[in-house]
Amino acid sequence: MPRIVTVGAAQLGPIARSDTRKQVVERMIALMNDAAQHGCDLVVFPELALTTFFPRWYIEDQAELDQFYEREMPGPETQPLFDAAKRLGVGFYLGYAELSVEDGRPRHFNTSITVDKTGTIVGKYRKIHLPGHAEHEPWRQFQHLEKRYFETGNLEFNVFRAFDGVIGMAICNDRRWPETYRVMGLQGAEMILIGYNTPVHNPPAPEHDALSHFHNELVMQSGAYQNGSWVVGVAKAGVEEGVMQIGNSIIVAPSGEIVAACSTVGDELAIARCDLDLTKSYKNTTFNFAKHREPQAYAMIVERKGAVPPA
Ligand code: CDT
Repeated sequence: MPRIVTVGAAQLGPIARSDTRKQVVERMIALMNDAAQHGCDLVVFPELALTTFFPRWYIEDQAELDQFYEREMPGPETQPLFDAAKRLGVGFYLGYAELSVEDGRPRHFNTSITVDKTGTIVGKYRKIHLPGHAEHEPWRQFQHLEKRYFETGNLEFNVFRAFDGVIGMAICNDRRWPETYRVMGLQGAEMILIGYNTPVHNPPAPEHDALSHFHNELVMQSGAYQNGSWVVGVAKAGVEEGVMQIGNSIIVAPSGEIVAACSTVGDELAIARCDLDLTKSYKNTTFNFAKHREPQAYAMIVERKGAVPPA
């Protein structure tokens, strides 16, 4: 029996600062209904899907900032997503800002969860690669203060069994780092779910702007191929509070080929039937890690050469 997971890349268009959680959750449930009608088992929502991408502002008032974070999951405003999952038999990946109390102090993380078809949380991840900067940089047209507003995730890149396969999660900037995919690939990941918010304009390197779609596809296609895994990358897209964010949500096969893609920068579902057994063709041949990887050689080379600092 082939292990088919029908996946919906549930891209969201812009979310205004004034939009309520209720409004956003209604949009998300509309996408889940559509996904259910198309036979989806799983929908993937973006990073920080419940609010506008607030790291674009320097916010000094902690109470004002904390309004963007969820203190419980599910909470009263997000419970309808879990109810919809159970009612429709459609699981979901959700990115959100998390405020928890751990070690006796408030902790802020950029988090994702995966929920199965019974409405149960089966995986949780906290973003490890936090891009941007920690201090206010007024010269920028907009800020990217993830290093100020979040701690580095402390849950590692784990995989978990769900949807009859081995599933992993990452968040946005993580997708640009080969280590993200490789650490999960080494644990047998068959499908990696990634939500993102990516401005077209990168203030410190505007020469990259015209390449934003190319880079988006490049990293997820190579991550998929080099680890023999499906990769589902989903955007919060369009002009959000004056900042243009890429769409370009894609589902990538273990071959590295894009098999489904969103074509707008609004709320949109791109669907693919993903055969998890296709991963074997790569995991058992070219990327048979047990047979062909040379970790001792890599370690020796790094030890001999050391890390080269940037010029
Ligand atoms: N959200 C997120 O991680 N966005 C980054 C933007 C990088 S520019 C600071 C990304 O890698 O898409």
